[in-house]
Amino acid sequence: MERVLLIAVAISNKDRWQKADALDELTALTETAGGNMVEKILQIRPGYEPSTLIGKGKIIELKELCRQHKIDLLIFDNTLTATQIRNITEQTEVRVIDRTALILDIFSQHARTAEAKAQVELAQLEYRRTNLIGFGLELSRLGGGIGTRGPGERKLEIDRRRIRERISALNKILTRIDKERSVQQKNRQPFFKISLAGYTNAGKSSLMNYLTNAKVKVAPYLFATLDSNTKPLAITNHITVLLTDTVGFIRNLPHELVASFRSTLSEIRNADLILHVIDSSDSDIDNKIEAVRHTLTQINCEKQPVLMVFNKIDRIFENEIIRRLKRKHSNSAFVSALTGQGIDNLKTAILKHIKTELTTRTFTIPVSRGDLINRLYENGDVIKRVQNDNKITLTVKGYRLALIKISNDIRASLRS
Ligand SMILES: Nc1nc2c(ncn2[C@@H]2O[C@H](COP(=O)(O)OP(=O)(O)OP(=O)(O)O)[C@@H](O)[C@H]2O)c(=O)[nH]1
Ligand SMILES: [Mg+2]
Repeated sequence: MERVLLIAVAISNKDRWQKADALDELTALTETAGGNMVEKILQIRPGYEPSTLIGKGKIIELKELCRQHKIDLLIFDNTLTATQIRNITEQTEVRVIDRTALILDIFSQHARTAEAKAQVELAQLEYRRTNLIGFGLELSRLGGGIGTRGPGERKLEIDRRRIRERISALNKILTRIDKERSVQQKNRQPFFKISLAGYTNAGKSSLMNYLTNAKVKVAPYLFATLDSNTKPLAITNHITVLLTDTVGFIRNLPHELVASFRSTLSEIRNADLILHVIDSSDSDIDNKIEAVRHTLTQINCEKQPVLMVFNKIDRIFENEIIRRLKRKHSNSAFVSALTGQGIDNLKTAILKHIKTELTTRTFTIPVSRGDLINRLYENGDVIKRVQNDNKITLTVKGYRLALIKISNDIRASLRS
C-alpha cells in the first residue's frame, strides 16, 4: 500500500474550515483509491506561491517529513498546475498529484462497463493533455501507483497529437453508445422517469436496491457506481415508474468528468423527477447539499422538480436532529434504505409529484382483443368498465404519455 501524505493550502480563515473538511474527504478518497493516509497537513498562508503553491521553507519541511514517514505520494487538495507538480516533485523527491488526479484514478479503478471505461479514459486524457509537461518526467523517474492508472504508462508517453486522435476516437465511441441508448428509449413504453442523484456514498444504490430489488453494487467507499441502472418501480398497484441510479457527485467534481460523463448524466437531465438523496448522518450535510445543487445546475438540471430524500435516518439517535431537518426542509422524505423505515412516505411523496402527470381516458375495444385490454389494466387504474355486445368500454386513469401511446397503438391496430 502506498504511504500517502495529504496537504491542503488555505489562504483565508473561512477557507481554513472548508479545507479542514476537504482534508477529511481527501482521506476517504485516498483510502478508496487504495492508499494509506499517514499524515495530513493544513497550511495557512496569505497567498499561493506561483511556482510551488507553498513556500520554500515549507517545501524543505515537507521533504524532511516525507523522508521520516517514508512517504511514497503527496496528494494536494488544491488544484496544481503542471509546472507546480514538476517543481514540487523535484524539490521533495516524492511523487505529487492533486485531488483531480486522485478522483480520476478512483473512477478508472471502478469503471466496469464499456461506456464508463471510455468516459473515464476521455476525462483522463483531457486532464493529461493540459498537464502533459509534468507527467513524462515524473512517471519515468518514480514509477506507477495512484494517479497513474487508466490509459497506461505507455499511452502517457504518446505526444499531444496521438492524445488528440485518441480523444476523438473515444468521442466517436461515446456518441455511438449514446445514439443506441436514445433509440432504445424511443421504442420504450413511456413511463414517468425518476432519477436518483446525490453526493457519493449517500445511499443512492442502496435505495435503488430496496425499492426495486435491483442488484446494484453498494459499497462503503466513494464512487462505487459509475454507470446507470434503470428498473421499474410500482408506486401503486397500477402506476409504475422507471427509477434510475447513476454516478454520484462530489464538491468540485473535475470538469473533465462532468464533460465526459455527459451521457450517463443525461439520465438525470431526462428525469421527470429527481430524488436528491442525502446522508442525514453526515456532519457536513449542508455543504454537501449545496455541492449537489451546484452540480445539478452545472449539468443544466436546475429547472427539474426535486424531492429531497434524507437517507440513513437509522443512524441518527437524537430526535432533535431529525426535527430540525424536517423544519428546514419541509416536503422532504426521511428514510432508511437499510431498515425500510419511511419508504411508504417516500412513495406517497413521489405520487404527489406524479399526480399532475396523470390523466383519465376512455377506450372502446372489441372483446376479442384481450391483448389491448390487458395493456390498459397494466398501465393504469381501470375506474369504470362497461360491456355492450362485443365491445368493452374502459375508463382508465394512468400516466398521460403512456395512455396517449396506447391510444395511438389501439387506433393503429384496430385499423389494420
Ligand atoms: N446505516 C445505513 N447505511 C446505509 C444506508 N444507505 C446506505 N448505507 C451505506 O452507505 C454506504 C454507501 O451506500 P451506497 O448505496 O453504495 O451509496 P451511493 O450513493 O450509491 O454511493 P456511490 O455509488 O459511491 O456514489 C454503504 O456502506 C451502505 O451500506 C442507510 O439507510 N442506513
Ligand atoms: Mg451507488
